[in-house]
Amino acid sequence: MKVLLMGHPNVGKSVFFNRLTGSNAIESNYPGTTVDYTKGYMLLENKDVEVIDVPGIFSLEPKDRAEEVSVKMLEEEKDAIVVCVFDASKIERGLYLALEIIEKGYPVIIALNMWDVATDKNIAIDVKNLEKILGVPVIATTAISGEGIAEVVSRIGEASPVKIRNIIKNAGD
Ligand SMILES: Nc1nc2c(ncn2[C@@H]2O[C@H](COP(=O)(O)OP(=O)(O)OP(=O)(O)O)[C@@H](O)[C@H]2O)c(=O)[nH]1
Ligand SMILES: [Mg+2]
Repeated sequence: MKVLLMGHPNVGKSVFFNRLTGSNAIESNYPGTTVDYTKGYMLLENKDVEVIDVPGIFSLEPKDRAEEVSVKMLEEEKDAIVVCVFDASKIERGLYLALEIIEKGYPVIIALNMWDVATDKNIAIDVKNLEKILGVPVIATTAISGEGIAEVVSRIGEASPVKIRNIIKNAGD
């Protein structure tokens, strides 16, 4: 089992990654490309679990080489748990990608990162309701301060595959 950190460019994935893995990061080059990515390890239930800081992508329909690599990394890790990192101040953008990943059958956990920025902009997000509709754990995080990271770690085990039709049904209720 691996943990993939995925999300749009510039949402704080790498700061998040450093919080999860500490100082054991390994810089790698994706074979046959010029695309670099970072992997490391985090302790989960007393086991060392590999974490990959996947290059930022907007959707699973790749528009360039880096995005192609991100999609390949996801496809190669069929039993991965995906932590979708959002910019909490631009939540609907993150949702599209998260739904694509959920649709592929991956267990997903959502980190609403940049929570400090959203709070400063008076953006109110009903985290518990979002969690209820999506059926996946949703946690407010501020990677630069570390807020919420421990909760993400403690709830990774709750991530499990969800059917899109159930999300649509929950959204209608
Ligand atoms: N205010 C605030 N800034 C953050 C937070 N997380 C990350 N940042 C800042 O946002 C910028 C982007 O962070 P990165 O971790 O490099 O973002 P990324 O998603 O890895 O970006 P790419 O690798 O380019 O896709 C940096 O300046 C971080 O210090 C957060 O929770 N709050
Ligand atoms: Mg990064």
